[in-house]
Amino acid sequence: MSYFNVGKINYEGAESKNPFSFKFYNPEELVLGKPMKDHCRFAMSYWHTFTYMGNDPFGGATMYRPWDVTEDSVEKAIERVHAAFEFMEKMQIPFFCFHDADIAPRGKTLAETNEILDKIVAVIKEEMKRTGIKCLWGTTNAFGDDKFVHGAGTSCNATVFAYAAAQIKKAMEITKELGGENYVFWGGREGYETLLNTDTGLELDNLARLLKMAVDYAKEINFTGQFLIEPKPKEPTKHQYDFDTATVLAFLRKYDLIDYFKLNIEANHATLAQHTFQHELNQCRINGVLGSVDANQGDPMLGWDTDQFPTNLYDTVLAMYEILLAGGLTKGGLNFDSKVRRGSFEEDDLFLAYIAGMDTFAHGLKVAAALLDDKVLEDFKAKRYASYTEGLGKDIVEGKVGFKELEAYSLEHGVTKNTSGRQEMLEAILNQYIVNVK
Ligand code: XUL
Ligand code: CO
Repeated sequence: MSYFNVGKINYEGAESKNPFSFKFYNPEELVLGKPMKDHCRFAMSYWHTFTYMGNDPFGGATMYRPWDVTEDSVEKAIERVHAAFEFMEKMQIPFFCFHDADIAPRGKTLAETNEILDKIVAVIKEEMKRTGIKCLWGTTNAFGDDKFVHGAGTSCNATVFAYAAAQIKKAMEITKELGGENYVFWGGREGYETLLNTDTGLELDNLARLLKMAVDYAKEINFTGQFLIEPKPKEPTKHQYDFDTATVLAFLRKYDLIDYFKLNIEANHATLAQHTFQHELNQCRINGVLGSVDANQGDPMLGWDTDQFPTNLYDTVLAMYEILLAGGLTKGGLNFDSKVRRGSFEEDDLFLAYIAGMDTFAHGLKVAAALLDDKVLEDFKAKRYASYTEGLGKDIVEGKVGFKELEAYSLEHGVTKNTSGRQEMLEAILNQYIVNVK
């Protein structure tokens, strides 16, 4: 049984007019000596691709999928698995990411839910074996159900904390079973609406306790996947605890969790925090915690998490530039945490959207590699900071001087002339590379 009328998507080059082809993503092509597919490690998000039906706050479904014809049931979930693997195979997507709630319907009890999960996981495993497609990461949906109204690990209700822990335990076991290379903690409803009723100190201590339990349990079951925290400043709560990279780093350091976690950076979450995507990746890179990426983009006119497919080339160039400088994605990947627009409701749109996203990142990779190869920004920066490589600057960097020595130096020499930062010139060079690199 086939769920899609589209065939396999192949690379046809930048001049192709075939919408169902890659213009820039050529999986085996070497960039800086490594195949593009290993640089990009593209992943499909199970939820946005296979369970999102176009609903928004003003209206219901617009997407009536051929694998969604029956009511929520185990049979439907199994159909979805087959459709998902057909899609990934045709798109040449080597990884997928999932929440427990995406892959299987909930049972009436925790025990029943876990049994259903095991059934679906067995089908996913078969499909993984058949296709060679792997699991990039798993996670828990501990935010959708009404029991999580006040949060999960940060709920005021200890029994909810316990239930979240039980759900995470099972999701970790499933992720291990599927060979998942990472496990993600996105805050969900870990945040608050008003300080009039919230004990932020206890809530944050509890969140750390929950994560510590996850670390301990991973050791117990020998789960070797990388734990990732995904920062987001708002939505669903007014103030999410994992606001941005800097906030998450401070939390991990305070609670001695820094050795066990890296970050999963989502482009639209960065912009909601009034940062650029590149800024968040850069902060991860310089702190050695770049784990993985949720590839999408927001809309500059809208202040919410629109989760659009990434088509802004400037953003992908600068993101891939940071990723290359960080030494690549290693265990991470580029997971399209992106959904087609409500009006793009045909199955073909799923292919066209993923092609757009994959091509934009592939093109971004090529431009970033060329910039690095030519040392365009590196040479400029080296000159800009040259004063720290000798004399006074070197003494500062090496910790050889203090206030007294620096005062003596300043009294005697004053300051040298500053030079231009040349921002406009660098922006024009960036444009030149974007236009010229094919
Ligand atoms: C929510 C979000 C999630 C996480 C996984 O904004 O990005 O889909 O990526 O829970
Ligand atoms: Co995400």
